[in-house]
Amino acid sequence: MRTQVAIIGAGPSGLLLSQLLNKAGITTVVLERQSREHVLSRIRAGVLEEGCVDMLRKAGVADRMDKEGHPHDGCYLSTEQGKFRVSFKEACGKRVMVYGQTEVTRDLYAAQDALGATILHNVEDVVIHDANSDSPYLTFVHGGVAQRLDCDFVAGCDGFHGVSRKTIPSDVRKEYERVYPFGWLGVLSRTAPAAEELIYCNHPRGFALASMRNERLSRYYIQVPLTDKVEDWSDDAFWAELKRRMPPDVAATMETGPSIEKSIAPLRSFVTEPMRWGRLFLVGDAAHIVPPTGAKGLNLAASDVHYLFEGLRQHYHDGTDDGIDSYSQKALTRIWAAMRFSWWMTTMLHRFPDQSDFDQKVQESELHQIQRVEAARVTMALNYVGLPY
Ligand code: FAS
Ligand code: PHB
Repeated sequence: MRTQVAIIGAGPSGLLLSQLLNKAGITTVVLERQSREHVLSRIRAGVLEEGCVDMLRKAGVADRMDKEGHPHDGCYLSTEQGKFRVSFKEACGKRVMVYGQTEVTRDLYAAQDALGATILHNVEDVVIHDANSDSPYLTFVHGGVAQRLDCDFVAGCDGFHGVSRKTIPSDVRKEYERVYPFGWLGVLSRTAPAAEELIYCNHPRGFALASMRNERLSRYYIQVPLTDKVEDWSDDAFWAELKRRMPPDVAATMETGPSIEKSIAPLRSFVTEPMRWGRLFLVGDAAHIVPPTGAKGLNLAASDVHYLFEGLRQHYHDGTDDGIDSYSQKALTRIWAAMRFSWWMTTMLHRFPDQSDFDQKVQESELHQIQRVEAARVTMALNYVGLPY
């Protein structure tokens, strides 16, 4: 088997890159470890930056998002002293789109099917060979049969636990990491959202977030210790704790109901450099992880895809390699800006185990500065809606 760009992973990174390349007449084969049903069962991100929305429109997969998505012009920040709104529109004239990653993935699959794209599921034992040469290839097992895929380039879109990052020799890679001493317990429920926009809560008991997917589907998170297990949290216990951390007026009117999904995700900041080794390029979570506090994970995957797609398009259409040669540096510049913002939002909004009352007061003061100082509010808004590509 041969293709121009071999893509490992059928998450948002892999499917979006494949869609853009196929629309530009560049052939791909996508190798995915899980089944399509498993990929589509994941509940992940919910907020899309304008840059990500533009990418989806360029890829021709935005019709349902434009119909069913919810543009948001702002969000709320809350402390025990009350909540206040940050207007992205007033601060920087931009907005975000609230539309679940699961739906983005569903739309990408439908578009790839329409193009007749080659996506192999339930693939095992993917190995990348000769990445640092002009003729890389992959071996893998599919349907119990050992196979080989020759290609010009390999896009490692296989997430944090994939094979791509580890293919880059450890003496070539430099990794940066911060692991946070808490996780997020997330709940999805068929209930009306607690408010018309997202509410990020700093509370002495811990962080909480009220988000949504549509008028009858709400997404909530509370900070929990790393030692907690999902089975430790009944629905009643979750709703009671969420209400303790939400603004009282919101808690008083919040609709509760059975959880249709409940999971705990650990929080970490992680970057690997460089994002290229020979003809292997790392994309999305394969190269970086952010704590979801800044809603950047999926959005960084989209900007990585933008830089890599432009580079590959130039290689095949214009015969120049400036784009692929500058991919890692361009992507990392934007990644580190989002890494900092996600770290800042996480540090400002969460209760750390060793935190003192003084630390809590400093956090509250930082939040109130966003409320009172326009420059602080503009900086927060510019980062939240997404810095330019
Ligand atoms: P993904 O991890 O989505 O996709 C990688 C794909 O590669 C997977 O389908 C996997 O099965 C496949 N794969 C892995 N190894 C393979 C192998 N060896 N061979 C073949 N295929 C292989 N981001 C936000 O912005 N907001 C959030 O609230 C948020 N919540 C999250 C909650 C959880 C539990 C997790 C894990 C992530 C969350 N994220 C969130 C981040 C998430 O949305 C990612 O940024 C996004 O999925 C990145 O997309 P990909 O880079 O495509 O990686
Ligand atoms: C979500 O809706 O899942 C969501 C929204 C904003 C975040 C994190 C998660 O910062």
